[in-house]
Amino acid sequence: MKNFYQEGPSLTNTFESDEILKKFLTKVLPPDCQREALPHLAHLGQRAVTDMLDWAQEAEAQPPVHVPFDPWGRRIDDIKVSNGWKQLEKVAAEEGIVATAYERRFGAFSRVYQMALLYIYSPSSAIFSCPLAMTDGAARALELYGTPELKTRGMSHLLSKDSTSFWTAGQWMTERTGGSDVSGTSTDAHPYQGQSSFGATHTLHGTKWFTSATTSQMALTLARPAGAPAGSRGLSLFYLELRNNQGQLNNIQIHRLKDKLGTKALPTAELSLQGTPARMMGGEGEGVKRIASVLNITRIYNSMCAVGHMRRALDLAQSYSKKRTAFGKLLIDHPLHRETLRWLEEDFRHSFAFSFLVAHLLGKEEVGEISAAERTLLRTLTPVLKLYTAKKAMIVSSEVVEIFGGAGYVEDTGLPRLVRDGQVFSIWEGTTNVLALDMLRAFEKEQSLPVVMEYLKNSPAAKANQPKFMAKWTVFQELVNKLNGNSPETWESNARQLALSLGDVMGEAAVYNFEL
Ligand code: MFK
Ligand code: FAD
Repeated sequence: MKNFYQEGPSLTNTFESDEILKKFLTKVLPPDCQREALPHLAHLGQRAVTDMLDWAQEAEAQPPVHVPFDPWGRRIDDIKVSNGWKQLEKVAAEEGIVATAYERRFGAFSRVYQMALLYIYSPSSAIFSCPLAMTDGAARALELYGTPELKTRGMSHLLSKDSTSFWTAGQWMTERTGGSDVSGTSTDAHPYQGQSSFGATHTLHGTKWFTSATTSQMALTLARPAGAPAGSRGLSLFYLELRNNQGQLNNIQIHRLKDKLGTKALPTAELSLQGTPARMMGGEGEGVKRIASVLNITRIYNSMCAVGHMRRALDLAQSYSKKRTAFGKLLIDHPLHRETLRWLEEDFRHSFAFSFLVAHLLGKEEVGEISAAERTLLRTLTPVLKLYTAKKAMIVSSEVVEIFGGAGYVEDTGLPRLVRDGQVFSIWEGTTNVLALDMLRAFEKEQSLPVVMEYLKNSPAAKANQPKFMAKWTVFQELVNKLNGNSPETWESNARQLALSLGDVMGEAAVYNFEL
């Protein structure tokens, strides 16, 4: 075997090869939506393994570069991105990866259709899905809280399918004092006297410690108006545009780009606002509450992208298992290897079904077709979904890298990126602990635990006494019973275990619901 060379894994149209996605969509989408969505997804699935994949590789190989000064010493703070990154932005606009959700031609199913597009787009996007998440979140916040002029101005760009007028949005919350706890935010806002094209009301002054997609045209951020109280209740939400009509930054200085473990193609900067014009959105002091509508969208994006990430990892693993021989037979022919793949596929399937269940609830809310109980479920399950899928993505990424043996650890196979990028899902948009506490916040504020229990009790899986569901539901019920009557501190210290257990039950219930 002197001349042996291993064949690497290969991918084919990621829609056509995805039996679970096809089965789900043909079961759930109404016929008119299927007629449009299925060919569109097949087209995107082909791009995901051809032009998009090439651009994603280019974007990863040529990470963004910060150019602070022009050749003559003027401060410019340019961020140079690769052609690949620009092309992936163009694909996003033209394929309507965000816009499809807001067209609402298929009612609540528009969101399901759009999330399916995102799921196919994301794993070949070099994480361009991150700017898209924030773009979608900003569009929703504008829709809910923007003045009519701001809504028209912002949404016309954020939802454009013309790449020359398409904008992405940033979401600048994290400061050096904290990302989970934003109460220490020191960016302050002072009344603005000048004229601005978007009706600025304030100027902002302060430092933002993590700002992803810093090449975006607009951002939503938190700041404390002069005289407002300390803590998070003193924060307001602001809309700003990064550049003026001449293309210069609006009193924003970029300090540097972060040198990150993964998400290498995504520019993430530290920057300061030095009198940046901004417009308050929502009422004064309502900043955290208002930005929560962005967070709840980006958290569902995070979940869908984590699921897409798992699917890609598993597609590569499945392909390799049919090409690599060990101990005289292909990996796929070894019972223990097949079993390893089977349980990873289970993790994927639970995450997939749970994500689309929540996406459908989001769609219902957006078109005003949601019941009170479903709204409570959406609020409570969103953080659970995000933390659950993020953890599953890390397990699947790590196991898939191991499935490739040593090759999985070698950079030019592209496989280590699965682990590096897989790790981010649990950190940004709320860490596991913070989201588990958000679930408790929803339990308390919305009195949602009984609603969740009722939903599970009446779920088709419970009615059918489905053994896997019943086993997981029993674990969850036992945990709740153990905690009932205990102090808030005991609930808090068990929140993570409780949330992961609820994720397990929801995954099982959703798989059964959709017959996946
Ligand atoms: C690949 C795809 C996707 C990913 C794209 C990612 C790009 C990366 C971007 C980022 O990472 S952006 C930064 C993300 N940052 C976070 O996720 C912050 C994490 N921290 C939290 O979520 C904290 O829980 C929070 C900052 C919200 C805590 O703030 P507070 O002020 O201590 O909370 P408080 O006082 O409990 O809540 C204030 C109000 O907001 C309350 O309403 P009321 O005023 O009516 O009482 C809460 O009920 C409400 N609220 C909080 N979280 C909510 C919410 N409402 C709805 N949904 C929520 N999730
Ligand atoms: P901390 O809040 O200090 O958390 C540290 C640890 O403490 C975590 O494990 C956390 O779970 C735990 N913890 C905190 N509070 C509690 C509690 N009450 N109980 C139990 N445990 C707790 N932010 C933006 O605003 N905009 C961006 O565009 C952006 N882009 C990012 C891009 C990348 C690649 C990364 C990695 C981060 C980005 N962030 C962004 C920042 C991100 O949102 C924060 O890093 C994250 O919210 C955590 O905040 P922190 O880093 O301050 O950690």
